[in-house]
Amino acid sequence: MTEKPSKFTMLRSLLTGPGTNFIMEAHNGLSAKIVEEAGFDGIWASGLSISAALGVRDNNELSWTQVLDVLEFMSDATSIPILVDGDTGYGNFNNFRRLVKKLCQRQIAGVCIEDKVFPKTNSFLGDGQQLTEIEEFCGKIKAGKDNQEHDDFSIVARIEALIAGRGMDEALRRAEAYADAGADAIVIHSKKADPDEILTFCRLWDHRVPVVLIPTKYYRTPTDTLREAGASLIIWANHNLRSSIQAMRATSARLKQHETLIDVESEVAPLNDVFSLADAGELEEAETRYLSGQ
Ligand code: SPV
Ligand code: MG
Repeated sequence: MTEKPSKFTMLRSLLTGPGTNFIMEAHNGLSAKIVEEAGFDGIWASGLSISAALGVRDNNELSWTQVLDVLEFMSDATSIPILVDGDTGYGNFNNFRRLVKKLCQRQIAGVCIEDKVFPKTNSFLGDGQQLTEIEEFCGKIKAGKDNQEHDDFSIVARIEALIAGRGMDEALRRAEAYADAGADAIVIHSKKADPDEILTFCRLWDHRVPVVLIPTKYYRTPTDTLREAGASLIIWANHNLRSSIQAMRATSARLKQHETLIDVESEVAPLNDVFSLADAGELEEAETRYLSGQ
């Protein structure tokens, strides 16, 4: 019997495998299950979404161990790999290498870190994004790689030079340096609706390590264009959170207004869906095995 590859190896294959792969945002155990149920091969544990789902801002208001606790629920609930948004690594190289060890111990397949300073601000907010020095960030990547407890754990280095308005040369310089430092892939991020700067980067970069794209703002760009540009992995970064906000608002508003469930019942997931997502059947079956002596 061939053994199932580890979650680490599964994520590495998504990054390095042929063609373009896709991972989908989740922010808790339930949304992670829904991503797997939809057929995705991997999960993006979005910092923005995990923060928002807990009612806080995407400014490192959650501690890294609180994020780890959420990740544990997500990982336990699913069999596909998780790439976690590790923000800036929650400090310097020392904080990051400890994070990497803990992620490996909890079977989280990879982490993406961005070259900004702690505490970070979401890339789509404000104009004053401050980048960390290249050398400092390279040290962080090296420290992470030196401390990973599984060979196929992935560190994805996210370049914020275009977000910070520092230009294409700076973005390319950083991509080279991060690949040299041992990053397994890079993210080139953009907040523009027009994909030009992303496509230019993809043309100029030698793709020595895989490129990951997050087309949240340039969502009108056909996926085939990103494929042809050489994207190895595309992240749908926050769309489960955003769809849940819309659905919850609609249901709450309807109930507040009409004070009856009559119109709502057919608009929400059946209760049985909730039980089956939580695998209630497994417990019933276990009870016949383990409580039968009672
Ligand atoms: C996230 O999902 O938290 C991200 C992606 O970092 S973005 O919001 O596009 O910066
Ligand atoms: Mg984030």
